[in-house]
Amino acid sequence: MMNWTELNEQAKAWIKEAGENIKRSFNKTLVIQTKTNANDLVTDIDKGTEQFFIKKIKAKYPHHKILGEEGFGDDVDNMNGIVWIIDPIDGTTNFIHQQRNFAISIGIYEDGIGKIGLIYDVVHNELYHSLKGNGVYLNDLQLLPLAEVAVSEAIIGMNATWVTKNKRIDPSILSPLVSDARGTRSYGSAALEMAYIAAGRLDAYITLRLAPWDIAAGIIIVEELGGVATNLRGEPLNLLEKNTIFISKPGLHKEILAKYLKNGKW
Ligand code: 2AM
Ligand code: CA
Ligand code: CA
Ligand code: CA
Repeated sequence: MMNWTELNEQAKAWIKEAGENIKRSFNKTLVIQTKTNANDLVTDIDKGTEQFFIKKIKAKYPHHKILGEEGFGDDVDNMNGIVWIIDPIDGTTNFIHQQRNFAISIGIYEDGIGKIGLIYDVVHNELYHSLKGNGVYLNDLQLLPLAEVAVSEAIIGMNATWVTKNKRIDPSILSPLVSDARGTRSYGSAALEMAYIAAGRLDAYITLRLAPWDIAAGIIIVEELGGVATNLRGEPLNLLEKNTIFISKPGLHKEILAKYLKNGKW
C-alpha cells in the first residue's frame, strides 16, 4: 500500500530542492530554444528540472509512471497506477523575461484520481500543496474553502488573446464577461493562476488550450477547496489530452457557464 503522507513529504522536499537549483541558475546564461513556434520557448533549465524529478522518482518509486512536458518521462497513454504529471517550469516566457512569475507544477494521480497537488512559486517561496482530503496549504497556512462571488465582483484570469482576433474563439463570446467582471488579470502561468484561485487572489480562470501538465496539480488544489474545474462546455477535463479550461469558484462557475459560455462553439 502506498503511504501517501510519506510520498507527499518526499515530493515537497524534491520540489524545494528543484527550486533551489533553479534559483542558483539565475546567474548563468540561459540556453533558449524554440519549440512549435517563435514564441513557444524552452530552456536548459526546463529540461534539467524535469530530468531532476525523473531521476529521483525512478530511483525511489520505479513502478510510478511520469508524464512530463519536455518528454523525458514515459509514454503515458492511460491513467492506471500512480502517475506523476510534471511541468518543470510553468510560465517559461516569464522565467526567461522576468525571472519570476513561474512555477513548478506536479500532480500525482492514482488510477485517474488526484491525490497530491503541488505548485511551487520558486522566487516568491510560495508552495501551494494539497494531499487529497487534508485541505490545501500555502506554505504552512491552511487555505479556506472557496466562497461564492458574483461576476460583478469577480476578478477573472484571462489572456487578452481571447478577446481579440484569434483562431480558437470568437472574441465576442468573452468580451461581455470582461465588461461585466470587476476586473481581469493575466499572469502567464496557468499553474499560478489556478493557485491564485485557491488563495482567493483570482475568482476564475479561462483559457482555450492547455496540456495535462499545465493543469494536473491545479485541478487537485482547486477542487479540494470546493472549486470547479471543467472545460468551456462544463465537462470534466481529460488528463491525456489538451482541453479548453474553465476553473472557478463554485457559484461563479454556474453563472459564467449559463450567461456567457453557452453561446460558444467548441
Ligand atoms: P509553459 O510556460 O509551461 O509552456 C501561458 O499563458 C501559459 O500557457 C503557461 O502556463 C504556458 O505553459 C502555457 N502554454 C501552453 N502551451 C503554450 C505555448 N505553445 N506557448 C506558450 N505558452 C503555452
Ligand atoms: Ca512550454
Ligand atoms: Ca505549462
Ligand atoms: Ca513548462
